[in-house]
Amino acid sequence: MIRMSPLPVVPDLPQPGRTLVVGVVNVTPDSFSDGGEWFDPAAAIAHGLDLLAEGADIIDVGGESTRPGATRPEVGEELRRVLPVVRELAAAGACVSIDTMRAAVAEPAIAVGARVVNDVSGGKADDRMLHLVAESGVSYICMHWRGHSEEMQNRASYADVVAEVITELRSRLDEAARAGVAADKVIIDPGLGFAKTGEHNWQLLERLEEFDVLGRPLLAGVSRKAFLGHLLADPDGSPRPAKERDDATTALTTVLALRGVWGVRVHSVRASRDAIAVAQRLLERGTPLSSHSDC
Ligand code: PMM
Repeated sequence: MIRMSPLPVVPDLPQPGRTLVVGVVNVTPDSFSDGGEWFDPAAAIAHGLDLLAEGADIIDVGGESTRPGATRPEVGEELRRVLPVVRELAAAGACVSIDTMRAAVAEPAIAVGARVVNDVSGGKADDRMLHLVAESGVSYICMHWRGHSEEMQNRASYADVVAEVITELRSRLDEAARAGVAADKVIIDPGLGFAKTGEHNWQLLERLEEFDVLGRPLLAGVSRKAFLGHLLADPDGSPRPAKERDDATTALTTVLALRGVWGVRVHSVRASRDAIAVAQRLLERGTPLSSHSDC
């Protein structure tokens, strides 16, 4: 389905007139696709600058792996990982988001320049988070979440995944409003892979338009996720390794851009920017993508 209406915008964030690219910088030893690669702050900063040069609109810096079964770092350790990276990238002019569930991490990150809080728990992991976001006036990515990594896959049970994710996100948006978060600062995210099976992820992607009922811009994080590894599995059933899922990620970016999502959170920024350029070119001319028997 091709987008018909203008893209939604979030005040104070980049507004390039196309789907935004959020580039991932995981300052972790154990993230599923790039754990350890950018664990050293200097390497993480250099990687963030590279992603910026490749055209990332926002750089998302995280210090806690959320892969299924991961153990949580102490707050002090999470801060040690992310703060120098946020500070340097913000000083270099990047729009930085801090990927954390903890207000005690988000607050100092905002103080050193983060303009977005990317909270994969949608405010459920830390009671203070929504109040902090309200007081500081930063933008907020509110993801659908049902529990921490060690327990989330036990909670991947839905009668209708799309309807239930929408209902649960709506209640988080209500909670954010009660805490004083301005509605126009909130971006929603269906939380692909978080308390979701591969089949749930595909259903969410097929029916993303239903999230329009929440009236907020939508960010999708599909990059290198396990459901792509299973789709591209070898004949013997072994999933495609995470680093070899970027082409499939880019294919999905094209589809998502054609459908008008606000943003994609990806590891490979250049590829997604290229995919969005293609989608944008088709959208600007209103090219109908329906097939013709004579071409
Ligand atoms: N996925 C991961 C981490 N943070 N944040 C948002 N908003 N949406 C996501 O889908 C999301 C996220 C896990 O992926 P990673 O380990 O590659 O960062």
